Amino acid sequence: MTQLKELEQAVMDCKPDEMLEKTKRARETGAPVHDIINDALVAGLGVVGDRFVKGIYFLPELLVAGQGVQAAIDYLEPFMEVTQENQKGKFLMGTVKGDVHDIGKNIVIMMLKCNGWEVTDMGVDVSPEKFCEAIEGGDYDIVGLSALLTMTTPSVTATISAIKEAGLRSKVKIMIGGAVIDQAFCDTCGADAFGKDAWDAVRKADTLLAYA
Ligand code: B12
Repeated sequence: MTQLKELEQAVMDCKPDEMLEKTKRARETGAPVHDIINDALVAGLGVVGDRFVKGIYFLPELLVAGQGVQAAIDYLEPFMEVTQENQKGKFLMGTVKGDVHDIGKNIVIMMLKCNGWEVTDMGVDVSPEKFCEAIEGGDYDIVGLSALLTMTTPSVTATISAIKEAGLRSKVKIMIGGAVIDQAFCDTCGADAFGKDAWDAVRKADTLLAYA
């Protein structure tokens, strides 16, 4: 089995110590950080999610797998290639109200920072009011909303509505993403762009800034 397959297997088996050890070994032997994240860590989490749906895994397994992957990503962060030192713009990011998933959001933040964005992370379960307060008090170019649950997509719409009602919509561009978000939802909820993964998020953020 290749190193990345072994790492994916450790995620699938929910073994956090092995995840970190195999992540370190993969990096030390030259695997690109992008491949370690996408082809092993994120791929493994997908399988954990499928096993959860099938009733093979339960919440504790999701939790252990999530914590293990986050620890591996924290280890990888200093090794991400910084391609752009200059500050392109300011990005405000948070997971919407009712949702505590943050691994994907954290990967997006890491990629944005490596590509010259200054990012403020509001964390998880962020209410529309908190987003509005932060937008009002800051000079952000883009606001990013992350949602992983079908039941929290209405929070995305509610946050965008609150931003409009507070008279702040023209101040910022809005990007959305997360496993349950797609372009069709983006087209109807009033956001400016949808990012399917962290790399797409950087591309779209750069484009939004260029046309701001
Ligand atoms: C780990 C995990 C958890 C962990 C989260 C730990 C953490 N710190 O995040 C814990 C155990 C807490 C958890 C809890 C729950 N979970 Co959960 N969880 C997962 C799991 C296995 C992985 C999620 C993940 O991190 N994926 C990897 C990341 C990298 O992917 P991503 O988030 O999609 O992010 C990428 C893109 O979407 C994009 N992106 C993400 N955010 C943003 C934002 C912007 C602005 C942009 C541009 C792009 C972008 O870029 C990212 C990087 O490439 C998924 C399964 C899956 N296949 O996703 C289920 C899953 C999301 N969970 C699910 C469920 C049901 C739950 C619970 C309701 C379970 C329960 N019965 O309690 C709770 C809900 C808690 C809550 N209120 O939020 C379901 C959701 C189904 C649905 N459609 O609603 C899933 C899909 C599992 C499944 N297949 O059923 N979970």
